[in-house]
Amino acid sequence: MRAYFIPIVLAPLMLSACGDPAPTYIDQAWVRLSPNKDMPSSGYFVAHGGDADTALRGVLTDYALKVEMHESMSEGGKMTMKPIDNVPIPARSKVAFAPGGKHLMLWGVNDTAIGRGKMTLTFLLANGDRLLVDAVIQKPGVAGPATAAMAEDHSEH
Ligand SMILES: [Cu+2]
Repeated sequence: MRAYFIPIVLAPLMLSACGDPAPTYIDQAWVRLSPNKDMPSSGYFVAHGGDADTALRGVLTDYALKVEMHESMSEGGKMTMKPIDNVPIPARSKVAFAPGGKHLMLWGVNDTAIGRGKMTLTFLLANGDRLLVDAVIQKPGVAGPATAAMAEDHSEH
């Protein structure tokens, strides 16, 4: 009897999976821990746009005192940065927060998180989604994953 019922139960699940729009998601999150506890650490990640345009409105975490989104830019030959509060993530696009460009600033990263080597970040999207992503914490003096990714890019040329 059971053999008859299994396909009937599975069919609607498969249909709904096919019909779901692709969501925006975030990966490759990492935090470069500041060597000086009084200075903020920086965070990086890649946002992948889903089927619909959205925007990143902010980032929260229980494992730091404060998080801000920043953008670095060169102004009169000097690198400066300013806080940003809305980062568009167009459909099917890739938006990278990377060293030298957009980044997170994190003040007072929690010692427990540092000991664990990772911290959960909550990304707030304009469409109301909250994405929980684990960021790897990179201690000072260790090359971050972004460096490794750049080395890979060069080897392809
Ligand atoms: Cu900054």
